[in-house]
Amino acid sequence: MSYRCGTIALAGRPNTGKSSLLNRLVGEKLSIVSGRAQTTRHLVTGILTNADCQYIFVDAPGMQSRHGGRLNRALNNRASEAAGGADVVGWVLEAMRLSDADREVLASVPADGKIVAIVNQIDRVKPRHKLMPFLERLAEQRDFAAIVPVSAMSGENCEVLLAALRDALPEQDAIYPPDQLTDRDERFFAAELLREQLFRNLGEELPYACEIEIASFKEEGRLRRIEATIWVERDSHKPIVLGEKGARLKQIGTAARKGMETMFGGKVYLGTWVKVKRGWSEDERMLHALGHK
Ligand SMILES: Nc1nc2c(ncn2[C@@H]2O[C@H](COP(=O)(O)OP(=O)(O)OP(=O)(O)O)[C@@H](O)[C@H]2O)c(=O)[nH]1
Ligand SMILES: [Mg+2]
Repeated sequence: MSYRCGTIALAGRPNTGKSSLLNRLVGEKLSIVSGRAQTTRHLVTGILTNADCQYIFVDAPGMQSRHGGRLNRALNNRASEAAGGADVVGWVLEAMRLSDADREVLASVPADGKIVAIVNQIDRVKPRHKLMPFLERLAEQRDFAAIVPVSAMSGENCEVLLAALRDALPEQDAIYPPDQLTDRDERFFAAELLREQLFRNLGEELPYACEIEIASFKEEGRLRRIEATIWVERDSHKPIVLGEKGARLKQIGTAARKGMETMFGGKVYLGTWVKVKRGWSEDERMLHALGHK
């Protein structure tokens, strides 16, 4: 059997489970997950190397048209770029839900692109046979390479998905060494793991007004010493992130540090500072510095 290898962009509206799916397929937690829309802001590559195929998954931000700011435009552009440059697009949907937002994402994929429709969250469909008419309705939307129902949460049917994706990938040798999991470095993941905790611990719109900058990252023997700045939009955001006597920030920092220690396999010292930069999400220079341009 000939070897296959290629990139698969996971595209979909926010919150369908793209990042959860990437983590499940690669078998490592690389991409951050939360119950909120637009958790993912950066392209995250996750590589799975099997005996007959190397899958290069690219997790992209969920495409949305609800907010029109600069940051959001940057996120949408990033998602479209990922889809445009991939060998296959995995269009990720939530089972039993096909909304205008889902259709818009599909419409943004070029007509000649190969698409696999990935129907996620089937663990929530009861009884299971309810899925059939939904899958039939999907089949009318495009000429898909395959339509595969899965659950990123339970892992159900993910083997079938991998087989379908392999069929859609080009025949070629592996691009990355077999033990490489991602193209991102520890500094990137440190920022992401801290941002994940902001999404999980702060209410309402506040996580969207936050961004992380790793001010310094040093390895001292087996210890990683990391200093992170949490940029917020307004003065009034600062006490909310800090909480009473700094309790909330402490909780956020501790959870993030534990995530880093698991991922990096060693002790981490994490220092966090909250700083105000009015309008960072509209500021070109700041967006550039934070990796959004
Ligand atoms: N029940 C169930 N929940 C899931 C499944 N996959 C993801 N979720 C949940 O759906 C929510 C969103 O998951 P994410 O993986 O962050 O979704 P996303 O598509 O990457 O979202 P954005 O990055 O915001 O576009 C989280 O609360 C997940 O735990 C699944 O298969 N079943
Ligand atoms: Mg995501």
